[in-house]
Amino acid sequence: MKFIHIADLHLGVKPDRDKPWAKERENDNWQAFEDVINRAKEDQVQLLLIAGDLFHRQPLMRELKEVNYQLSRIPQVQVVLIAGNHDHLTPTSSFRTFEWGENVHFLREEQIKYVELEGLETRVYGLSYWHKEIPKSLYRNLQIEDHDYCNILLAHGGDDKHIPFRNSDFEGTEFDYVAFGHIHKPMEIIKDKVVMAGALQPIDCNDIGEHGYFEGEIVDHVCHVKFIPLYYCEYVPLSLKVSPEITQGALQDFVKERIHKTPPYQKFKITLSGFCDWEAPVDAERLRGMERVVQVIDQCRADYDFEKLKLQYGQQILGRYIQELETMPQDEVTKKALYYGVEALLAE
Ligand SMILES: [Mn+2]
Repeated sequence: MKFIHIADLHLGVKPDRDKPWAKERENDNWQAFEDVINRAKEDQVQLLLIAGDLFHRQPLMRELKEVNYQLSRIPQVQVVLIAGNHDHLTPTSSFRTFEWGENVHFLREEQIKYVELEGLETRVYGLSYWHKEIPKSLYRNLQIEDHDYCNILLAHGGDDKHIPFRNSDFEGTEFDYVAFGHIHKPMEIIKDKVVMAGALQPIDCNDIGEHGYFEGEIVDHVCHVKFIPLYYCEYVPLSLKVSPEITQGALQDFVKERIHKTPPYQKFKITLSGFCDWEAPVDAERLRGMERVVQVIDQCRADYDFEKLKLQYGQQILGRYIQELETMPQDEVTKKALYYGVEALLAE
């Protein structure tokens, strides 16, 4: 049986709101979802697993209808889904009562239940979030009813507030496959067996690296999966070490050139470190405004000229502070005290 496993689409999310490409980003997850549907059709997969947080918040009726429409394009594929913490089922949510197409199975109970998929000899176990948080380890020691079936667990969680688990909870698991969602980074927790799909596309710029989905096949209780990346957006960290000699223009040209060499779907998170000229520090704001720069974290330290400052501030507190520290043993502690003290006094 061939299957596709996706999670954390967060449909309805608006990433990079203050950036010129915000509108595009809003569409990325919908586009990626359509790609998955097309791929399911082309590869004739029999099962599509959606491991929670399909929506970023309570879905609107038109969003539910759109998803249902997309799923109706693959009537021969059985689809199983659960609600995660972001789209958890509230008493009034339309998600709870929505009527899905025939090929869609929603495990909407708060307790673990399974759905049996006709013609596939497969049972998919899972539960939906009814609350924003579930701090209990509900996936530990689950019992499988009938081992003759192909048994799959569809799950969502992995941090302290969202059904925590340890990797060891799944060592020797009787499930043929465990399809996880929630943590946005894709990873095989146990190779070919317990898999965190990761967000289909990054949700914000903290979701660095590749994103996509897992495609797999289970034959006689043995599973193999492979990761398929999708390239609508990828956030890439870029560390730059500056020195006092580098000018703003040179730095910007370097960044521009560097970004130019990369594929257009990549957006950059820049971290500045090193020492900059204290009289003309790096203008991080101007870097922030550059094309395809999503974030700039400025960790530059000012390269103070203490002799010059001492003369300039003579009898003022700053000048006296530097003189005072010069009389102390010149060890690391004094150096740090000098640096932080000057930084604080200059900021006043
Ligand atoms: Mn989640």
